[in-house]
Amino acid sequence: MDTLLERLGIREPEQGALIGLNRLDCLGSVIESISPVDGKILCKIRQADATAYDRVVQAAGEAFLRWRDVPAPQRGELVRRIGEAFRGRKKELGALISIEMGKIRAEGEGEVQELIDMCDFAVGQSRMLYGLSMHSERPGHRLFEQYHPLGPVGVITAFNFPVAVWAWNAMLALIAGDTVVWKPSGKVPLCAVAANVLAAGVAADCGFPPGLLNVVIGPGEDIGEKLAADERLPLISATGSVPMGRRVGSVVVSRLARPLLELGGNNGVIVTPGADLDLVVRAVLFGAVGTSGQRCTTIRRLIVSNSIFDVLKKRLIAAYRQVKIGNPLEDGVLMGPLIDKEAVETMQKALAEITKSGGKILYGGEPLTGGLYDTGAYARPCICEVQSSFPVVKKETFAPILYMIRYETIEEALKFHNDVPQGLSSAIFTNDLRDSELFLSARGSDCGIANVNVSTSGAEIGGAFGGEKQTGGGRESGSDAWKAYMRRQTCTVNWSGRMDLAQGIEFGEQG
Ligand code: UN1
Repeated sequence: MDTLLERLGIREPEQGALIGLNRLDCLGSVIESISPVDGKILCKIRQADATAYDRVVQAAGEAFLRWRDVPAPQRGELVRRIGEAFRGRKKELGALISIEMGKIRAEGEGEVQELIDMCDFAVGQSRMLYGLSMHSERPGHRLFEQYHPLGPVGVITAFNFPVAVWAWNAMLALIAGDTVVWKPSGKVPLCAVAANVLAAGVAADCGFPPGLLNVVIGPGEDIGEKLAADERLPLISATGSVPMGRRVGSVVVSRLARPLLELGGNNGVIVTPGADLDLVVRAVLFGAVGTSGQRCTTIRRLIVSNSIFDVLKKRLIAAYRQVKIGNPLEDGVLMGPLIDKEAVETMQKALAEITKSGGKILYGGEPLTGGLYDTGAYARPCICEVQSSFPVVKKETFAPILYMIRYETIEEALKFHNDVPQGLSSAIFTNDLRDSELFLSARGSDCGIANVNVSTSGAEIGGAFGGEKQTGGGRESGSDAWKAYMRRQTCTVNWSGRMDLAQGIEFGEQG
């Protein structure tokens, strides 16, 4: 284990402030990175204090002044090399993600693949930072828009995707000409240090300034607040809970900077009478049990036609019984621990609320004990039958609880589906063209992501990722998400030799 940390460039104790590869000696309080797998302390981290924080943002600002002058395709070339470096470390970094966060090996490596895919995407995008050109209403005028680098950007990420969400932001920021100040979750600091050290190492080898990629580790109430309020950071991208996003968003908006928020989901899947239940069972297993129910895209609500409810219920319970829970690094294990004991306690509170409201626990839910399980972070995934109206169903409980809800008509299913405050991901399982088109229509799903016969989780990076309502409205990763990291400039060039005014206004005499 220690050799894995060493190979990934982790030092003991680790520092909570990095300018590229360079550690600053921090004076903040010490936290421990604890593996949820077996409760072992992996490493101590001295968190960033105010001075260290300040030096990091200062360095990011100075590096920006050089980085913005590097042509975008050359910036892309650095990102290409960063992607190559991660390709070479996929297994090791994937293992660290499993050990520090608890997701199974296939998902840990899958997350590194998501990071690599993001690098590849950003490389291509670096040659496609297109602005439009328009036809001017005035003779001899050229009207067009262009995109310029924005500045150093703050990136706040959650524990559940310790490196991929950083990559969504950081790789686009880099090709856009921005530098990055990354505040990872204090629950997975080692993944952040390892990823930053690897990427910043490539930047250093290419002769770029260390302040391109930076890390600050510290509590949200301190470092998160500082980032949100920092006038030097024109964009703050934040992934995490709705209360966190509300706080960060309001502080960022109050200084009229840009928030990019990707907050909670409460993702629903409608299953219609003719759906292929083999597909449904496989999708639900991955979508609701995968990552121990701790993706923002996790399937939380299964809205099922009454006509097939009992059949699907039986099949799901049978499938859940097969789920091997244990050490996420072992072959055959499908579910590791939750992030910590507190997460299991939160799950138990939600289950108590469900039964109090009159819901039924159909399978699982109990905390596990004995051996590895004694960390308190393991629980059996749970299936419940509930009413869509229960208050607990409107909340995102970050745990493997699947709510099954019955519906009679597709209109009722859609009503249930949209009747939650969050709006991230959604899906319908159907073989009925009309139901599928209705789901994708303006009257259908109100989420940022809407799928047909595909789980709500496990999105590819090529599309824009994000959601509506309390999910915060931000879009990250693919499509045109890069635009958030650049400033758009509309330009008019007059080569006519005359001073014509727009809207045909006459103002004084034309010379
Ligand atoms: C998250 O949980 O914050 O679509 C991100 C997915 C992953 C990303 C999830 N590609 O499930």
